[in-house]
Amino acid sequence: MRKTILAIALASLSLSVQSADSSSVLPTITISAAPDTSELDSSKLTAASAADLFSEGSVAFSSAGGISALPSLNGLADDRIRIRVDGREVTSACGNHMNPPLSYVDPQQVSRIDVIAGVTPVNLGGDSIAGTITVNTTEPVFAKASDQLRKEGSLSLAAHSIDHGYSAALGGSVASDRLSLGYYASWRAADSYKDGNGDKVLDTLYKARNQSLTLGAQGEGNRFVFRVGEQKVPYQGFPNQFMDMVDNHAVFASLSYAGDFNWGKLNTRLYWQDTKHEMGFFTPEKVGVMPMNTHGVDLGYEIKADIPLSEVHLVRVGNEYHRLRLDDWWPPVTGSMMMGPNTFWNINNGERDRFVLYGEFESRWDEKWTSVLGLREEFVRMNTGTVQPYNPMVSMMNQDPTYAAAFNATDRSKHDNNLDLSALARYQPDSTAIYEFGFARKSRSPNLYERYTWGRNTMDMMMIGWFGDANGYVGNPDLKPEVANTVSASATWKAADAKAWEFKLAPHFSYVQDFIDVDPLGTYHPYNIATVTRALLRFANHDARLWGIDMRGKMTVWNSNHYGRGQLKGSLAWTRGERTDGSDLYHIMPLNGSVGIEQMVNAWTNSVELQVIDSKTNVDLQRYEPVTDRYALVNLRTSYQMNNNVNLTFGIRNLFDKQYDLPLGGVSIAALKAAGIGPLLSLPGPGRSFDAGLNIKF
Ligand SMILES: [Cu+2]
Repeated sequence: MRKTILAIALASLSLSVQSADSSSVLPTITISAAPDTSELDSSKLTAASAADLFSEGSVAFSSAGGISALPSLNGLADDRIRIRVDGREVTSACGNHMNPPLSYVDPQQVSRIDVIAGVTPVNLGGDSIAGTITVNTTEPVFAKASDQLRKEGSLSLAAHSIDHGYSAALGGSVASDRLSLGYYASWRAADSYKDGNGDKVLDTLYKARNQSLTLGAQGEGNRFVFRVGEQKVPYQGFPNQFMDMVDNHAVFASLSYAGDFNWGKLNTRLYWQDTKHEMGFFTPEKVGVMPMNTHGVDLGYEIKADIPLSEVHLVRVGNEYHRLRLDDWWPPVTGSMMMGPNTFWNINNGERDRFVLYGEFESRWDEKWTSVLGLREEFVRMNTGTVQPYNPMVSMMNQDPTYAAAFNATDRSKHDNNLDLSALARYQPDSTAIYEFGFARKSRSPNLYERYTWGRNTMDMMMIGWFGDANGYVGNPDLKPEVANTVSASATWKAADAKAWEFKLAPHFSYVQDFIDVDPLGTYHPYNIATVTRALLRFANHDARLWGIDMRGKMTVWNSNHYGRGQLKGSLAWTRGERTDGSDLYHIMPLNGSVGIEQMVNAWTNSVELQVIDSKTNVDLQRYEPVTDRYALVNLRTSYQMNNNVNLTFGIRNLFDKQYDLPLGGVSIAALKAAGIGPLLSLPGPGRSFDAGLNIKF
């Protein structure tokens, strides 16, 4: 939701959006609402983080740090979504999920986003129940002929008034027709933003740097892409967490190969990421002392073969492996009885391995009918070593002596066999209508934090949770995988001239067995403020159901020489979720919609957009989820494109400087700490921001 930094799109604007991943040849069945290329190009111009690239309403985001918002698809968030960035699967290496997969993507480098909600073909699914988001960054480009050298570069600069945010990005590539080398770097930083009342929203500042090198090679029917990169986040405030990020350093590498053979297509990939994450305090806007460290290593591979059997049928088989190793430890604080003298071991050598096999049968029966049937088996193996509290004596005073010992005495090795299946059909009677429908059973095993965090002291529990809600959480080794049974459909109608109008409608329903929710253990008062009460909770399985509908459309409303082309766009998303034993599910985005008009005339693109978000009244009382009020925002944007090389953009977000609370923003812990008295309020969204950006290609 938060759009903090205006940035100008980089080199990828000029590149063809071609994916090395075979998703482009996969079934065209996509019960989804991914931004199309033109939407992506225009939203990149105002994006602070990858979160800002998703089309209105298709994916909601829970607030976290400025570049670390957590996505939510049809009411299911974060780890419930399978997220792949250039094919890499990265796990949040933090008890607050401060470094989720999308936080590693610089928005300006994104060339393509695909969102598949609910019913996912099994080759794109796995270890998720909500759906799949795939993000591809800039692909290698090659010269057209062997005697050519293709060189291109770009520079972009952007600034925002609301948080004094800026971003700068530099990219360049050199390529022959066989080899391509590209480099990309970006910097961005912002102060804490102001809300509509002009008050600073404490602890929303951040700074980040990304760089990557891409080497591509191609020959007859073969293509290799090697990527290496790093991200450094020197600081990132988390207004709705007790802790802040004081350092995050990740390095990654991946090698992918795509080949055409006489028997079919082969896609393989090997990837690795090493993440070192430190939490603590860095700003007077939220002070404290408590070092916490995390080290996560993701390693995986993917092998996928598409084998056509006939004109009609195609078999797809795949094998994947994903391995996570995670340490999470809290060094002692000198002189502190509570936080010493030992290191607190939250997760010691956590292991989570997934071994995957799948098969898919795709049939293009005729011009009108396509179907995909798939079966996917994941064997998940998890384990962790023994743990240790800060101080056994203090633990004893807090009736905690047994927790570490009891945890260490149990058999912590867990195995899950997760069987997924999906069946999808697509019917396209003619060029003006597409109907898709499907059923899927999808599973997700608990993450390491859900299964293995063990500390039951209030402070231990306050440190765990990615919900931005000030509640405390503890893991549960007995958790079962959650299994969603989803039916979903979509209907798309469009004019014979597709530019004239298009309308899409997509309802969905899921019944989730053993949904990973919480059971109450007790309550506490954050910072010992007696007027503020929050829950202490343990992860637990409860059945749940979710349902909703997503609608979007666009139509050309005028087309003239004088006024250019005018397009009306709209979207509406509504989701409900409840536990079968009664309560409303947590963090469900209320009814929301948008209406906008975009005018393209000569070199100008002008737009005005109205976003309306209904009040959130269906809340999880067990977690003290706040209700939020209805609000509407108006955004303006104009951009001027000079002969394909220079783009200038100017925008105003939240034109009327409206004060509002973010429905998925959680609570302002930083503000509570600064005030020292209650109440604990919802996190406000940003006020009016004047944004400007410049992109130069050379
Ligand atoms: Cu963290």
